Amino acid sequence: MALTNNKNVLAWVDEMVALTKPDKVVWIDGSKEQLDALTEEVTALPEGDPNKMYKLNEEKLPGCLYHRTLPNDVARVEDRTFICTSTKEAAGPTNNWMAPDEMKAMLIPLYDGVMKGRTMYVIPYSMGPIGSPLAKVGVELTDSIYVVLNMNIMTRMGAAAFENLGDTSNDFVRGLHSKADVDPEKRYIVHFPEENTIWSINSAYGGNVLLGKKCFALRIASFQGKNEGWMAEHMLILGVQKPDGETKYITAAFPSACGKTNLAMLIPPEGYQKDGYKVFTVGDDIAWMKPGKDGRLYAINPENGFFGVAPGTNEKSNPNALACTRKNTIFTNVAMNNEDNTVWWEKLDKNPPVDATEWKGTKVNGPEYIAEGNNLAHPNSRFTAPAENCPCISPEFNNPEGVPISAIIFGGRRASTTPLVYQSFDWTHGTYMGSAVSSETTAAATGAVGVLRHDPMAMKPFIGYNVGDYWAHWLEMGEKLGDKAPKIFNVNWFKQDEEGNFIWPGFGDNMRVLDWIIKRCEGTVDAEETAIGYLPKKEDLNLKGLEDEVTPEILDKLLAVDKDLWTKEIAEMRRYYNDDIAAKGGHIPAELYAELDKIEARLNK
Ligand code: GTP
Ligand code: SPV
Ligand code: MN
Repeated sequence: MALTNNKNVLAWVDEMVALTKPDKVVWIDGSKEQLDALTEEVTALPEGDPNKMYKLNEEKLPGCLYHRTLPNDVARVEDRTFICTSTKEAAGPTNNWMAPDEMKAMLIPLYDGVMKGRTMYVIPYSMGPIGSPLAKVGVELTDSIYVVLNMNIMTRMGAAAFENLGDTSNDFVRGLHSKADVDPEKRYIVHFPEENTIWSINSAYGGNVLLGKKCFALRIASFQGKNEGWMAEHMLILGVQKPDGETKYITAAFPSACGKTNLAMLIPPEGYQKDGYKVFTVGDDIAWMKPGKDGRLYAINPENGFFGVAPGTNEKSNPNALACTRKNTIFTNVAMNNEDNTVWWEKLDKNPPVDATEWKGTKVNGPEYIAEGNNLAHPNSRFTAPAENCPCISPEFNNPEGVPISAIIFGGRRASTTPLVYQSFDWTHGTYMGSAVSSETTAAATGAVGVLRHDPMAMKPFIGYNVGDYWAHWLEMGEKLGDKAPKIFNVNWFKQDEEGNFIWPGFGDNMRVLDWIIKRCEGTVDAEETAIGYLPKKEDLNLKGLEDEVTPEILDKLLAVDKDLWTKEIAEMRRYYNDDIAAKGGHIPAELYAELDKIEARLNK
């Protein structure tokens, strides 16, 4: 039964039903009975069915499910992701583009009758707390139970999402997904920002199909934010409660698989804990931000769960994330531990199961398989865990107004050049810094891993319009916020020595950098003025307890601003602006070119 009287929702569902021709249409109300029945159905599928999910050990992992996607379908596919604005210029040089009509003409035959013999699930969901002035409604149509069960964790899903839509509003995002035949040659992840519409076909993996996430909350939402005066960013949100009881909120944009979930759930080093510092998680991947009544920038996490990278998550690196996954969690493409019907992934612990099923579904001897150089879990294997499981979830997680942001951090994986932390001189310089983020690629997207690429604001794959206009929007927001704007910083946890070892311990010890950032926001610590920005004075970084790991020589390396490397960096940025952006239709604001000139002049002084 339809869960809304909204005439636009009903007309669109009818139209998509006529196109895809499902045997049955089921509206997802979000009730436990309905979700339990779908869980029974999908776990009862026979072994070998690509849709099959497995129930895990009810004592050790209550309510948890396991799923494997096809080996050709394990990450976002950026080369098959399109932004279909009416002009190519509006999509800009960082996006694949096709005219909307042309794209639809190509896709309609693929969707025609694709759900014959299948059920269409109609998923109403809210991105953001229901009723929040920053929240938005989406509806996803899908033929995948895996998608329904994941959307239930990742969003506020079900009838309540329609509460504030009314009967005539057209302000909802239309998402159409079919796994079709999971044919990689016919896989398309397509956005029509001018129509609030997303079409995804021939994938059944995460970011390609959980349409509330990257497709809506970043690509469509960034376009909406530009027009409506707010920002949708690939950022975690965390709160640091200080010994005096005040909590400072910080957002951070790092590219995929570069440490957002880890930083969002950071556990402070012992010394900080003794002093009374606590860290609270508001979000681990996406922030929607808008100026509040007091003129400051407020952020909500539009999501309701974490779609986190499993490998590397363990009791030491991120105990909070691990705790999130101990119940009501869906695991995708990790390895099965057949000894006790649990899951395993690289670096979970030092004991890979002997009786294991690797992520592609073959039974193997875990230790032997690893010794032969294989991964038991896919490097981009993930957990989908409810935010409410998080031991350090912020008491403000559901606050409809969001939290006020004091600092914005950019960062990426950089083996050299970029110091551990530095601060921009002002918002415009900070916007330049964001535009200059580059990072070594990871397994979160298909393609080569470890290649340095430009990833402005960690948003390269997610900006739903012309990247230059996006930078201009950042500058406009800064102007609007004036002296209430958050301070902007850049960090690099990934600096390496000659042997390729990380020289900064990272993880919980990143608290020491947050500490300096907060003191800079409060104006209680001085800084070293360099050509690239403000750096910490060595004595101002609290390294108590790290004396053996971070020797004075290593600290020198961490805080170095090498003139030759930075001259190269600036030359590369000029090339990037000119050749990759401006020459290809990107509208670079003059203010950003001016920042480039200023850094160059400072370097040559
Ligand atoms: P997405 O979900 O893809 O957006 O990723 P993310 O940015 O949330 O990354 P996540 O926190 O899952 O970390 C990805 C990888 O980076 C993991 O293998 C971590 O172990 C590693 N990592 C995270 N923080 C640090 C750090 O401070 N130092 C080092 N060396 N590695 C880190
Ligand atoms: C990312 O790649 O940045 C992710 C995972 O957070 S996905 O949902 O697949 O985009
Ligand atoms: Mn992400």
